[in-house]
Amino acid sequence: MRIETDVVHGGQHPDMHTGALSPPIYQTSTFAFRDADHGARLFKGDEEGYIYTRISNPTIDLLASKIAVLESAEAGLVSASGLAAVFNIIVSLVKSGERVVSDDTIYGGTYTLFKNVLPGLGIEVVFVDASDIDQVNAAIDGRTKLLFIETPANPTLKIIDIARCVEAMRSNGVPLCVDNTFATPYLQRPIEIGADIVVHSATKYFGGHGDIIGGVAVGNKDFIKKMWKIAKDIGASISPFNAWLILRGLKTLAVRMDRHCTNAQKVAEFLVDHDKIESVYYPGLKSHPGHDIARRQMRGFGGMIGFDVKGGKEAGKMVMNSVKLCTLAVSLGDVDTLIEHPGSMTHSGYTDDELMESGIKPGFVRISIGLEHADDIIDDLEQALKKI
Ligand code: LCS
Repeated sequence: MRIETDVVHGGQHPDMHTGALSPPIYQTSTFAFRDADHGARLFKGDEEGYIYTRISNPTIDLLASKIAVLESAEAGLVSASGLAAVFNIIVSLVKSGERVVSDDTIYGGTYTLFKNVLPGLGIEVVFVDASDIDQVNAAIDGRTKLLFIETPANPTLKIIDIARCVEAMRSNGVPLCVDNTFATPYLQRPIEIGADIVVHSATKYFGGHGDIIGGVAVGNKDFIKKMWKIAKDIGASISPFNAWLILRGLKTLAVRMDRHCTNAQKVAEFLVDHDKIESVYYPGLKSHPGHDIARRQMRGFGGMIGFDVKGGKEAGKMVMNSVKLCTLAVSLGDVDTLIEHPGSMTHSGYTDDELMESGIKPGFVRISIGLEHADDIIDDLEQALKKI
């Protein structure tokens, strides 16, 4: 089926027992065993069934299989947050003494996990600019167990050529994990290009309404099983209700993403022409350095935009403090337009030098374009820019 159909029907069917079309929320911690031997068989893995929601739960499993369908993956595992999903992937693949190679432009929370937490576990992380494949190849050594990229990247919208990374990893057998949060499978399906693992913050476009935190990883069955065995002991499981809200959000993913894309394109074109704007970062603009790659590997350019205002940080602050319709808040992928300053907010774990190396200038402002009328978002930005 086409993805517009899969977001509605993929992995789902009316409830076996009642016919309920909307899936039940199995809001339970535990599941009763028929008898002591049944419980023992479930624990031993000799029989399939539910034991305890941290281990597995029907509502959460349904979400995992739905996202696997959308990403053309064999299986999926849902976690309490996007960051928990990233951590679960890392500890499932990489041990003390081994290495992760990561692009240098990634969500700030992932960056501080890599920079501050993983080294304490004996895992070395080498940051490169993965849009330059020579840098990737130079960083991969015999101890490297994962290449991690985001494309489009948070917050600069840098585009990385997934096919080139796949090709480069083919010779050394290092798995490629793509954080597909900004694109969603509606716009980009890295596994179809050859990536091994895809990870998402489901908090964003999957939920779509800014009311939950969740994460998911998808990949082949063996990897997801291996990850599940570790993840259940780490314990960062999502609540069944949050999983259900993501299931509900996914039903409208296709129509929402279409609107996010057309709105963002209009806002980006408005900003590009504005005399108070120095530069605009949106892969849908021909001037974006990753535009041609994005056209090849994406179906649309997404709802995220970055821009530098002439006058740097103070001017950017003035815009953020002056918006009325847009909300000054982190997160993204909501129905509401959200504006923030990565350097002092989402990416404040980067040092000033690291921000510059990743192309995040002091005045860089990020907007997650929502589902309001594009002209109302533009009018709001226009009145805010007039305050400078
Ligand atoms: N990956 C990407 C690309 C993200 O943007 C985020 C969160 C995560 C992973 C982590 O997901 P979480 O644990 O929050 O579900 N990004 C955020 C942002 O840009 N603003 O606030 C959160």
